[in-house]
Amino acid sequence: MYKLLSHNDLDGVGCGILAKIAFDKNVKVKYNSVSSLDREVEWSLEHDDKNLNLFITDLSVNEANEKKLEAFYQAKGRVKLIDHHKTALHLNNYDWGHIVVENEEGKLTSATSLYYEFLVAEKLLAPTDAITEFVELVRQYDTWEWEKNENFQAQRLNALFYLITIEEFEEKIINRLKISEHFSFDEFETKILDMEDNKIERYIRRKKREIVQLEISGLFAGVVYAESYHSELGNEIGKAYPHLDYIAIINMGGKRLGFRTIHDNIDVSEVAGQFGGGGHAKASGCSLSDEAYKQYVVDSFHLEPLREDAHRNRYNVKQSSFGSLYKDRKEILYFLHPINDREWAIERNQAKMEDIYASFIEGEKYIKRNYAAWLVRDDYFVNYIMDDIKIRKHNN
Ligand SMILES: [Mn+2]
Repeated sequence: MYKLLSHNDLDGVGCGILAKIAFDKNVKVKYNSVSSLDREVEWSLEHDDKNLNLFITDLSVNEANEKKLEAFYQAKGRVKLIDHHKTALHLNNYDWGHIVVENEEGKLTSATSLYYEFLVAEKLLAPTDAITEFVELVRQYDTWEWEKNENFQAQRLNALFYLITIEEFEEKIINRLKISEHFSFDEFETKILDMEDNKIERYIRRKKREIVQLEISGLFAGVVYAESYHSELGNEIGKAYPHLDYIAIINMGGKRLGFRTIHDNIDVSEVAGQFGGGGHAKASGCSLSDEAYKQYVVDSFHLEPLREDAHRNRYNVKQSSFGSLYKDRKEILYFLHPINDREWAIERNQAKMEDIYASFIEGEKYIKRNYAAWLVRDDYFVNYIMDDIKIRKHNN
């Protein structure tokens, strides 16, 4: 008898799907959260039949279970732990540990891709095009490679995973992988995924108008309240407001704080670390402690939301050699323009400001961080230029 203990996300369930195709009725699969795995491993080692063939995927065990698994293995027990997280690399010291973060081609791995390779190498599963395609979608989603590749199939696979129950998802995918030559979504799934895409888009549009900015420990944060779609939100808002170092997403009901950044020079696991949390460089989180509550909720509550840049302009556009015009909530105007082929300067209500910027982006960052100004509409810009000409004529 086989048993698989895996993670309860797409990558973890991908492993469960492969196990069920490989072993059919001879495998028992249990999905766990990060915090419930160790209890489950302990239970299995104490209660399950000693002829058990145990797999653990996409999660790793604590020190106590590490020792118990080694004892189980030394007593001729069969166990394999397959994971792709850096934090589990030390388990490679055991025969039963197989942890690979990046493969020989330099590609990031996922638990599903590693487990697939393992099952195929052990001749426990025959590879097919459909399974290979499915495994690659899971890998691209789990490693976020889909974003760079614009592989929206991978993102949609994950969206589908959260739209239905794990049992329904398993059943659908297993049937498809068994009978189809290639992996694809059916008509009904395509329809609900399209609806879901539209829903997310409307949600993000609304959230973009609620974001406030403030400086916390030397970094500029965009703060927004949201219960769902954190990855999509963090990414879209981050791209809409690139002058912000990161986006902080507050989930009041869950008393959690999520951090996302699109910038390579910012590590949000460090931001979360200041409040006892953790995660990756681009995505992290922590509990809403008293300190985090004060900084992100209390200190930002009185702030007005950021205004979006006008986006249908033909004349007042960014990086223009004629200059770009911004306005803040006090109706003060900022005119950012090149003074030669490498330097940019700002006029604040027609008065020259002292600092010079090495790029348009640097100049805009200054305006947006300090004054929360936005790019104004064309008609406003045209009036400004006309007034400017009149003033200059008058002065001559
Ligand atoms: Mn994973």
